[in-house]
Amino acid sequence: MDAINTDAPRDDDALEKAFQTKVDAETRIEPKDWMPEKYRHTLIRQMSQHAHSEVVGMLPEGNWLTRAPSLKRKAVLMAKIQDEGGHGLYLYSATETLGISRDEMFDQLHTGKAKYSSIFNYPTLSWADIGAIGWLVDGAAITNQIALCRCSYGPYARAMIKICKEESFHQRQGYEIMLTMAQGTPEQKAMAQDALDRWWWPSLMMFGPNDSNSPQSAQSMKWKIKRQSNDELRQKFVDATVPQAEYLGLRIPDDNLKWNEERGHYDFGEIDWVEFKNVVSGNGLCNRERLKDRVDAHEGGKWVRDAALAYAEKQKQRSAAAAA
Ligand code: BYC
Repeated sequence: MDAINTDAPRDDDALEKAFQTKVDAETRIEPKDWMPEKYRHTLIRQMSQHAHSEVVGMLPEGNWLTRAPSLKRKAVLMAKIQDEGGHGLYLYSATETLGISRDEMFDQLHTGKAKYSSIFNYPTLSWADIGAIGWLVDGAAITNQIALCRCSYGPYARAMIKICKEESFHQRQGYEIMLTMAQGTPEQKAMAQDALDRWWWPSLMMFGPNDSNSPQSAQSMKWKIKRQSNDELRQKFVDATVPQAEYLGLRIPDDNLKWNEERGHYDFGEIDWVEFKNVVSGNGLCNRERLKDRVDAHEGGKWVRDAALAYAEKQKQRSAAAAA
C-alpha cells in the first residue's frame, strides 16, 4: 500500500491560496470561480441581510406616504421607497448567484433566522423623521456602501455602484426636508431637533459593533468583502455629519462630541450597546410589527406570484404547441 504524503498540499489548500492571491491582486471573484465555502457563506449572510434591510426599510417610510405634507413630497417619497425596493431586488439577485434561492432567503427573514439592519426597528413618529432617515440613515448607508463598491465579489460590488448613486439622491432629499423644517416655524424646528435626537444614536449603531467586538471583521477584511472597519466608517460618518448639523442649526445629542485637533477627527460618546443587542436580538420597539408587516405583504402578494407563474406556463405551452 502507498504511503500517504500528509505534507503535500490538499487540493483545497492550493485552491484557497490561489483564491487569496487573486483577492490580494484585486481581481474580482465571479460566481463561477472557485471560492472557499466560508467566503460564500459570509457573502450570503451579509448580502441577504443587506437585501432584507432595503425591503424592511420601506416600511417605516411607507408609514408617511398617506400623510406627506404636499403632493410633491408624496411623489418624492414614493420614488425613494420604490428605489429601496429596487435595491432589495438587485441584492437578492446578486445573492442568488451564490447558490441560494430567493424563497430560502425570504424564509430566513420571515422566520427571524436572518438579520436586517437594527435601524428599521425604530418608529417614524413625525414628518421630520422622514427627513432624518434620508439625511442620517441613507447618509450612514452610503458611507458603508461606497466601501462595498470595491468588494471582492463582482456581483455585489457592481450592484452597489447603482445603489450608491440612488442613495446619494435619498440623502439629499432627507437633508432638504431637514433644512426646510429647521428654517421654518419654531414648532417645525423643534420637530427637526426631536427627530435628530431620536435617530442619531441608532444611525451610529448601523455600522455594527466596535472593531474590538466584531467577530466577522478580520476575515471579511482579509477577503476584501469589507474594505474599512466598522469604527473607521462610523468615524467618517460622524466627521461628515457634524458640520451638516451645524449648518441646520441643530444640536447633535451627545455631550461628549468635540473636535480633536490631534486626531483630526471628532471625538464622540459611547453607544448604548445594550440597546443595540436588544434591537438586533428582536426586542426593539418595532421588531415584531416590522416582521409581521413583511410576512403579511409576502402572503398578500401570493396571488400575483401565482398569476405570473400561470402566465409563464401558458406562454411556454403555447410556444411548445407552435413549435410542434
Ligand atoms: N443591525 O462582526 P460584525 C438602507 C450583526 S439599508 C443588525 O461587525 P459584519 C436603507 C452582523 O450581521 C442598508 N445586525 O458583522 C433602506 C453580525 O451578525 P452574525 C443596510 C447587525 O457583517 C431603506 C453581528 O452583528 N446596509 O440603506 O462584519 C431606507 C456581528 O457584527 C448590525 C447594510 O446592510 C446592525 N446594525 O459587519 C433607508 C450594509 N451590525 O450573522 C436606507 C451591509 C452588525 O454574525 N452590511 N450586525 O450573527 C455590512 O456592511 C456589515 O454586515 C455590517 C456588520 C457593517 C452591518
